[in-house]
Amino acid sequence: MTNSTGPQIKRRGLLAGMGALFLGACSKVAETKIGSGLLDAAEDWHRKAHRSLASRMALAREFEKEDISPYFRGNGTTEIDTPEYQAAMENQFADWRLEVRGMVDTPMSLSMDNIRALPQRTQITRHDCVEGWSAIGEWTGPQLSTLLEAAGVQQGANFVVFRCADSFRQGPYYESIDMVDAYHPQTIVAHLLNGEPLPVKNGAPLRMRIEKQLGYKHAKYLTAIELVASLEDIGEGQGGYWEDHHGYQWYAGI
Ligand SMILES: Nc1nc2c(c(=O)[nH]1)N[C@H]1C(S)=C(S)[C@@H](COP(=O)(O)O)O[C@H]1N2
Ligand SMILES: [Mo]
Repeated sequence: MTNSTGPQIKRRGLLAGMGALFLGACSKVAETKIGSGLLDAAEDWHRKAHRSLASRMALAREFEKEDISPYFRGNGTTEIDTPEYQAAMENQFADWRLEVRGMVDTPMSLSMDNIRALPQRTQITRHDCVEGWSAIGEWTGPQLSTLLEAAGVQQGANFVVFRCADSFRQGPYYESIDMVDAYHPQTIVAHLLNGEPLPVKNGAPLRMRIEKQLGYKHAKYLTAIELVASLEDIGEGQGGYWEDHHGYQWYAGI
């Protein structure tokens, strides 16, 4: 193998086996003129696909302690007046459960202790709300990928849906993301803000941090994580509260 072909093969290999498939199918065609044109087009497609996947996998900027906003405002639901939530609050959320369900091999119901016992990630990031404000906070919790690996995501699961304890104006709050964001290292189930248990206004006792997405994706008051093949049967079918009721984009990547 020459030096010039080595890196190319390596690059193709990065997209989960697709590179190998492509090389296998096209190595004969590539000997003809038309074939090499096709090969160039495929190479180009592959490079673009890889670049956008790479940018989705890249980390969001992280900040220093001194950058933390003195006050992290609450937005949308900031308190829940159901008897269930009020009772949970009085009990310091000791009996809160987070379900992992849907297309998983092992559905789980996790306690707060279970969640605190998992490997933790702490990140200082900037939250951007479409309403035009931002705040920097330090969030701590297990990576969503850790929960997904423990539950065993089944073949064909394409989305993660987040269920919440609150209803906002038009009804129950829910949101969803795809598997690229689900396995992103900065996608965590946060239980601490700036080293303290989450304030109620910021989603106590558990909320999503999905740092490559806008604020409305970061579901607060988290009760369940649901693996699904399609968003068709979730709410009105657009993938979330804001998408279903207000026409927001489902993909809110930043
Ligand atoms: N359950 C739930 N999650 C939610 C919301 C909500 O109303 N309910 N609002 C969203 C919006 S629009 C934003 S900007 C952030 C606000 O998070 P904060 O209250 O910690 O500032 O939460 C998001 N997650
Ligand atoms: Mo928001």
